[in-house]
Amino acid sequence: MANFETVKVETDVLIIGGGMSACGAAVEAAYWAKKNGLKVTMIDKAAMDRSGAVAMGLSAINQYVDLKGGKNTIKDYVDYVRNDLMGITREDLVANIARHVDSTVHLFEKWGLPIWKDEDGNYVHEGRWQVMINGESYKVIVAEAAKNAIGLDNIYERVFIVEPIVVDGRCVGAAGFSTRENKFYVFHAKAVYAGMGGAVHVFKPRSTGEGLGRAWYPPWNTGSSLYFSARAGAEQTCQEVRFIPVRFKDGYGPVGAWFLLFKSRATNAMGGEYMVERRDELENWAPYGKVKPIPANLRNWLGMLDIMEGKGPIFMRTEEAMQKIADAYKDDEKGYKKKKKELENEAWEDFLDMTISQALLWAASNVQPEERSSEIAAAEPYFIGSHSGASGAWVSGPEDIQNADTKDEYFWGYAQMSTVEGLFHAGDASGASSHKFSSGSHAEGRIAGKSAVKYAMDKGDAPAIPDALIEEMKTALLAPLDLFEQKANTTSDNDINPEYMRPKMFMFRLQKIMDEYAGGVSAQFTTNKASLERALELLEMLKEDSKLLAAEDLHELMRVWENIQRMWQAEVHVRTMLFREETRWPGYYFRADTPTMDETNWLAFANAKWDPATGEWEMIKRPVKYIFKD
Ligand code: SFD
Ligand code: AMP
Repeated sequence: MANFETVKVETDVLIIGGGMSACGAAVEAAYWAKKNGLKVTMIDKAAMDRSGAVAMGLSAINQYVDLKGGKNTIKDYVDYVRNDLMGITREDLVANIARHVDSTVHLFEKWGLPIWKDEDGNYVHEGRWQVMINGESYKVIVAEAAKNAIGLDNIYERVFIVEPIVVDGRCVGAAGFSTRENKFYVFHAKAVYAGMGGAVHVFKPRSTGEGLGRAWYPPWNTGSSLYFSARAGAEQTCQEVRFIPVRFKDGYGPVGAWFLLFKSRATNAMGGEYMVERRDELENWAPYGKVKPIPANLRNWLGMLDIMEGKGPIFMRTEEAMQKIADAYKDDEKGYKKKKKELENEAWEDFLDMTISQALLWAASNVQPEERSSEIAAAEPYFIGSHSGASGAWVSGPEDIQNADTKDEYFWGYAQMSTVEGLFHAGDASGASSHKFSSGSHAEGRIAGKSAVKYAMDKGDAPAIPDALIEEMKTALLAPLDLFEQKANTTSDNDINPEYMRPKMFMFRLQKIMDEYAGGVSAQFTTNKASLERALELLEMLKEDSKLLAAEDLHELMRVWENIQRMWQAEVHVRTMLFREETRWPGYYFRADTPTMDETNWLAFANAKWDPATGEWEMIKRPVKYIFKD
């Protein structure tokens, strides 16, 4: 540790993360900061051009409301999100994003993102809210705009942030380390934005052994947002609302384009269509079972029922869907051939734009989508507040969207500020505002960036960070390196040593606990009170043992902290599932001891708050109050 330099960086607005929401925050904060002579600084654990969930690119922009087009209103979008989340949503947050998201999409296009157009020059829609893009370079384009806005000198790439710094109840910075050089970093700021994505590999993945690491959600988002926010003392919400996407099996290719654009069916081993055969089951989840589109978790649930009855595998009927579209051109031989070629291109491009490995898997296993169907399956659970899950921090909404009923509950001074002064979140890091996706996350980041600048202007200088605190954090963050240095080479194999544990083994232990007791794939996404309590007990022991985590080098030091963050994500998830005594999202998790939905007692937010002073979690029930609902 002696050879670790401490680098202190002074700034006004600190943006942590370099993903979609952080890039939005950077663009907007830079604009307002320039006007007011403030400095904006940005940190990413990776290289912004290819960091976060959009690293590989995307094939669609999933939130475009098209308010100017006049077909949709803000209320329409809020209705869609509320229904999809079975009634549990912060309408103020969703509406705020919905009213700004179109301008974000137009900015993307201005910056060079190719959006598909029809003959009349209109965007080609995948579904009502989704537009198709040639998105292989999506992230590069969005990152470039953020870089241009704040300047390369103000960007720290390959710096991994771990701890929040809170002084006198205000978040005034962050601590972390370089993943390439022996440097410990302390950032000091007037306002802090933290958007480090969601979390994956908290649960045992379906891909193990030679496929380990392959997941739908990007492996480099490890719960840093939750850890940072919770450790600052910020209240969390919807941490039980994990997301389980149905994906093309093993390659995790997206299904949206197949269901919406190609209008494909999914059928089981017997040829039955669970969305048709199991329609009656939706009655049990009314009123949400009756809305259109059917909520994502209920679509999952119907398929899961087939699997539990031994009717799997489930197949996406690609060959049938492509043939059906081509059939419309049957009378014109040339047109028919052209259409077939076009459809093949689109099918492959959908994967090549965002999940290249699925295209490789197709190629490797001789799949031609126009000839044979492909297996789809429910993936392991992820934490992604920006998609169809909802986990994240409890943040203030905007003032002007509140009604008399919601104002005191959902607004506390600065849009997107957490319950900790000076700490802002958006994207996967903010909760109860699902279906923002890439575009909405960027838009929400812009809202947060502007708000953080306002906070910095209003509050002025942040209290200083005591030197003793800096030393304490440095010692704690680098301790795994010291442990390895002291204890390695005392056994014949450095992986096996009773004095320490390597992060990979620690991760396996965490994943096994979550898989078996907290409703992972092996437990068919089912859990109950006794299982959750057992999970907590085992997590407590894991936490004790986390002090024995050792790191051989900087890369492994990052792995140590990533897994500690995952462990925190796991704990808050288990606690919140335990707190909510009902089953509301059966296709995400099913509590077998409380198997039905309880609208009387649980049409409410399940929130959780960790107290930095006592180290205890407090569970809080907060009311769901609507603004737009009829
Ligand atoms: O089809 C640290 N998403 C999709 N959105 C769309 O609009 N269209 C799609 O086609 C999408 N598809 C999709 C999507 C997500 C994924 C995983 C797949 C496919 C496979 C959703 C969006 O991608 C998502 O909503 C946004 O990216 C969320 O933005 P944000 O900012 O919350 O997260 P991020 O972009 O992953 O960025 C996180 C950043 O944090 C950094 N980071 N930095 C410093 N210190 C640490 N400790 C850090 N930990 C993380 C990361 O490097 C990154 O820069 S489809 O399937 O729906
Ligand atoms: P996905 O590829 O599953 O991430 O989906 C992309 C977009 O399409 C998201 O906005 C989903 O909510 C939506 N979507 C996917 N499948 C369906 C479906 N069967 N019905 C309605 N919307 C869907």
